[in-house]
Amino acid sequence: MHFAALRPLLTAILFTSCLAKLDAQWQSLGNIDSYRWGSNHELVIQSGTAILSVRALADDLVRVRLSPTGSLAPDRSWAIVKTEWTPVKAEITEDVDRLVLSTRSLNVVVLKKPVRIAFYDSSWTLLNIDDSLRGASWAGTEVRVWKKMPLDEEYLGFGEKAGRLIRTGTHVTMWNSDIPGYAADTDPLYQSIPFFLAFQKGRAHGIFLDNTCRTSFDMGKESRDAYSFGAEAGELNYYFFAGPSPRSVLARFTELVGRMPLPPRWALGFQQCRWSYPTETRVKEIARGFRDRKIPCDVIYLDIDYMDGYRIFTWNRKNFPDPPRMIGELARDGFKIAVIVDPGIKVDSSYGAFQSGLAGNQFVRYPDGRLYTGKVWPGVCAFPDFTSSKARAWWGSNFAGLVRDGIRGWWNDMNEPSVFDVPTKTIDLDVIHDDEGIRSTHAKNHNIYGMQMTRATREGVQRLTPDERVFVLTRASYAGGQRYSAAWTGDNVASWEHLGMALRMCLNLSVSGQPFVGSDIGGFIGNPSGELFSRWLQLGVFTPLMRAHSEIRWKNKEPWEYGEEYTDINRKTINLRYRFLPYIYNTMAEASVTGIPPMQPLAFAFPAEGRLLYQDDVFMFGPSLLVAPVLDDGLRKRGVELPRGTWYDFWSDSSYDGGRRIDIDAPLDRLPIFVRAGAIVPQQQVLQYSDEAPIDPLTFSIYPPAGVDTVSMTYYEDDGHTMKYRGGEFMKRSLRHVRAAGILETTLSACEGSYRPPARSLVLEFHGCNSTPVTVELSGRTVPEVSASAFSDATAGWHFDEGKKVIRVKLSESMSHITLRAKTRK
Ligand code: MIG
Repeated sequence: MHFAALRPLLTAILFTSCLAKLDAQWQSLGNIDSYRWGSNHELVIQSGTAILSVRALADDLVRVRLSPTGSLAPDRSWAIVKTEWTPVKAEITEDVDRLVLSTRSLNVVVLKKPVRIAFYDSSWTLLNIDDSLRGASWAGTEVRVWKKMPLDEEYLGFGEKAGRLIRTGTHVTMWNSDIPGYAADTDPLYQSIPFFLAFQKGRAHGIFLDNTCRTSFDMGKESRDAYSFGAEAGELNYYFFAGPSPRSVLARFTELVGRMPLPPRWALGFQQCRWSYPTETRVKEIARGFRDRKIPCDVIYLDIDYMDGYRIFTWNRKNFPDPPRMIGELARDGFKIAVIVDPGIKVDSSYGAFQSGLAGNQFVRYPDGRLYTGKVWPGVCAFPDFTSSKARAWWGSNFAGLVRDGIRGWWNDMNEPSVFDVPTKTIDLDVIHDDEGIRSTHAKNHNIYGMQMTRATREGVQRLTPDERVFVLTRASYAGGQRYSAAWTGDNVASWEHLGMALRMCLNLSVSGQPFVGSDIGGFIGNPSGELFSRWLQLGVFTPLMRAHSEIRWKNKEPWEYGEEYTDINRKTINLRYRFLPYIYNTMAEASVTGIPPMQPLAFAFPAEGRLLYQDDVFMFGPSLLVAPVLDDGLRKRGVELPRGTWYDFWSDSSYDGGRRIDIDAPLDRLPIFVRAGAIVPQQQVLQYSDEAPIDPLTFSIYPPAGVDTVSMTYYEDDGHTMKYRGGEFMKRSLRHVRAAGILETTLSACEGSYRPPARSLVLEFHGCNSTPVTVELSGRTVPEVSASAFSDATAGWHFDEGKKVIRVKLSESMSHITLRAKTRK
C-alpha cells in the first residue's frame, strides 16, 4: 500500500466522513467466478478481480477478508495474539445459488449472484446478512461492508463512547483524538476499539473490524434498514463472533486479542492525582492529609511538573531534590508514586533521551528522511516510533532511572498522539513508521501509537523489575490494549452530565475487552460541588480504576476539600472500596483469565431481559452486585429496573422481587447496591492502604439462594504484587452453600495452589435468616454463641443479628476442608 502517495487524499477526507461519498463510487462484489476450499478451512471466492476469504477459526468464530485486487496483504495484526487455532470440523456444501460453510455452531452462507455473506446458527436462525444491494465494497482506497439491520437489533460496545450505551441509529468513528472537555456526542475520542456486540431476541453476536486506519461504523443513521462499517484504507478484515451469549462473544474476542494481566492489588486501592503536586513538600502534605484524616489511599501521582522542563525521564531537582529518599519515605507510609510520561521527546541536543533517541534512529521521520517534529509541553519534540521493536526496547530502557528511584506507576498521556498548534492535532499523516518492517504512514499507525507506547512502557519496566507486576495507565489505545495498560476516559468535566457519561464510557470500554477502566473522579475541568464529588466517588467504588484528578486551573480534588460533612461521607465511601477489595480483586482475576469485565451493562449480564437494554445508569459489578449510582443533583431516591430473581439491599438487607422497577433510598452518604440472591461476596477489614496489614478477618457474606439450590464461588488470593502466582503461588478454594428448611451448610474445600496467607479469622455471614440458630457446628464441633460486642474480639463464636437477620460465625481459617452447619428452627 503506497500511503505516502495518498497524502493529499487522506488529508482531504480527514474531516469529512466517508459516507459523504456518493453511492455510485462504491463498487460491490459481483457474481462468483470460482472458489477454492483451501488449507486451514479457508474458503476463497473469486469475483472479477476481487477475492473474498472466509475462514472458520473456531465453531463460533469466522474471519472474513476482502481484497478488491485479488491479493491479500501480509497477514499481520497489532491487535491479535492468537493466530494458531485448533482446526475445527467444517465442511462445504454447494448448490446452484450458494456455498455453505458449516461448523458445529454456524452455517456461513455465501450467495453466488452477487457474492454476499450470511451467518446462520446451527438451527438456521439468521444472525447477520450482507445488504443485497451493496455487501462488501470498495471505492479508491476505502473498504466497507453494508449489512441488513433488523428492526429489533441493538448495538453496543465500540470502545470509548460517551453517549447512550445503545448505539443503534448513530455513526461512530475510530481515530484517537485528544479532546479536552468533550461532550456526550463528541466522537471520536481518545481510544479506538472497532468492536461491537449486537443484541437480538435475547441472543448476541459480535463483530471486530481489525483495521488500524480511520474506521467508522454507521449503525443505521444513514438508513434504518442497513448498517455499515469500513475503513479509509487497508483491508476489510473482520471477525464474526456467533455468541449466542454476550459473555461467549467477549470471551472469544479477548481470546483473540488478549486479556488484561492481573494487576497489582495496590492499583485497586484509591488513587489521588492533580495537575500537579509540584514539589516534595506538597506531595507529602497530600500524603499526610490522607493519613491524618484516616482516609485510605494507595497511590499519589506526579503530573508533568515533576520533570525538568517537561523532559521525559528527568526530575526537577529544585522541587524534588532527592526523589529516592522522598519515594522511600512515602513508601514507608504506604504510598506508591506514579509518574506521567508523554511520548514527545524535547529536541534539545543536551538532553540524554533526545541524544540517544536520535543516535539510535528511534524517532519517526518524513518519507524523505527528515525528522518529524511537533510541539507539545516541552516545546518542539521528536516522537518515538513505538511501532518499531527497536524503538520500544530503547524507550523501555529509559525507565531504569525512575525504576531505581522507586516509581511504581506509569501514566501514559498525550499518546493519541496529541500535537499542539496544527489543525490535524496529531503527527502528519505521511510520516513514516517502521510498522515492524513494513514501513507505512502515520495514517495507518495513528490508532495504535498509544497502544504501542503502553507496550513499550510495560515491557521496559517489566524487564527492569521482572518479579513485580507492572501498572500502566493510558489515555489512548486500540483493540487488545488491555494487555499492556489500564485506561481512563481523558479530560472530562465537573458536571452531572459527565458523571453519567463516565459510567457509560467505562461500560462501553468494559464490553470492548478493556476491563481496567475509570474516569477522573470529580471531573478534570471545573470545580464540582461537594455533592457531585461525593456521588462521583461513590461510582468510583465500582470502577476498577478509582482515581480523583484535577486540571491545573481548578481547585484541588482531594476527598477532604468540600467541608466536614462531605469529608465524612467521602471517607465512608473510600472505606467501602477497601472493604470490597477481595471481591474486586477476584473480579479482576476473573477478567484476566476469561475476559469478562467487572463492570457489565445489565443487557450484557441479563441478555434474556430485553427491557434492560435501555438501562444505562445501572450496572453489574462482578457476578453478585448490582450498582445503582446516583447521577443527578439533589436526588435522594432513585428508580432501578431490577432483573428477575430476588435482590437484597446491601445496606438494609431488605429483599426485593426483581423483574420490575422499584424506588430505592439514596441519601447523600449511600451508594445504592443490590446483592443477587445466592451470592457469596468476599470482603475484608478497612485499611489505610491495601497492604497495610494482611486481610483479617476475611468475610464471606452469603445471601440466601433462590429455593434450595446449592450456590458456590471460587475464592482467589495471592501475594498481590509479584509474578509468583504464575508459578502456582496462589490460593484458590471453593465455597459451597446449601440452605434447606432448618439447616444451613457451608463447605470450604481444601486449598488449591501453594500460596498461604498468614493465619487469620474467617467470618461467614448468613444473610436472610429468620431465626436464631439452635446449634452451630464446625466440622462436627459445637461453636459457642457470643454477644454482639464480644464478636469482633472472639476467635471463634457465632452471633445472631436480629435486626438484619444475619447469623455471623467466626472461625480460624484452616487450609483443609471446613464444614459449617447451622441448625435453625424451621
Ligand atoms: O495537555 O499532563 O488528560 O490528565 O493532567 C494536557 C497534564 C496534558 C492531559 C491529561 C491530564 C493531565 C494533563 N494532560
